[in-house]
Amino acid sequence: MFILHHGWRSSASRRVRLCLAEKGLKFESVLVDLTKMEQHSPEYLKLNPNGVIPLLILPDGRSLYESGTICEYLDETYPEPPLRPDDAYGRAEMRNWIRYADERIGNLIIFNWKHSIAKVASKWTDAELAEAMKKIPSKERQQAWLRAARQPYTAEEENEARRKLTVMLDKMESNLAQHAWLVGDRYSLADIAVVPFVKRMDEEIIPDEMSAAKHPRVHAWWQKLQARPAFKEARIESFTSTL
Ligand SMILES: N[C@@H](CCC(=O)N[C@@H](CS)C(=O)NCC(=O)O)C(=O)O
Repeated sequence: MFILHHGWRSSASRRVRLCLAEKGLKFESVLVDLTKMEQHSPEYLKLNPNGVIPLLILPDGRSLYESGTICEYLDETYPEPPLRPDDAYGRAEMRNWIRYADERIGNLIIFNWKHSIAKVASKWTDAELAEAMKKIPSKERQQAWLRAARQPYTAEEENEARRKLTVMLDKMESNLAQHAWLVGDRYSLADIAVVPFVKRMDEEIIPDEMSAAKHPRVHAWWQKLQARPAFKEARIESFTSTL
């Protein structure tokens, strides 16, 4: 049995749950409460030194972190149904989408922090904040927590993020003009990589841009994607619901 350390609302965790659901793989759920900084506990850091979720413990006891890597591992190990193109070029394109989502899109989802983490972190005293900072393993994550605690994102930063996220939708729209899915005619890990971000764009960040009038092919892709049984199984639900 797989053991997944995750969060219901975490984008990276959502990717892994989607992949597991597509493969029909069950898992034992271990919820990690980010607001209590459980991801920075010494026990957790031993398994994932990056101090983030998700973390997947394999049936043989070995563990894996990084959602894109976990999904590729699952797809190689449990090849049915395949979630990658048959040809090497297609797989290279798929990896570029995953990389684009990881490096250029994930950090634009600054809208998530205010719903939970900022509510907790903004109440910390300076001493508590300093203590928390010591436990966070990377400079980039320390900066994100510092922003959540003391410097909420400005309207200008939010608008700039919206602009860049719209560029991603434009990029998707042009791919979908040629193929049924982001890479070729098979649903793949490229689609899965962007699902959690598209979900947030649709429900809160740029819902207008998700309309059939603005991005018709993305709109149709999103309808088709949400109708997949795995989408429901993976519980990609409203961010502000009480999960
Ligand atoms: N590149 C990582 C990103 C993981 C990540 O950023 N996880 C977030 C939740 S989506 C997290 O654990 N944040 C907690 C923190 O920064 O302390 C992956 O894809 O697994």
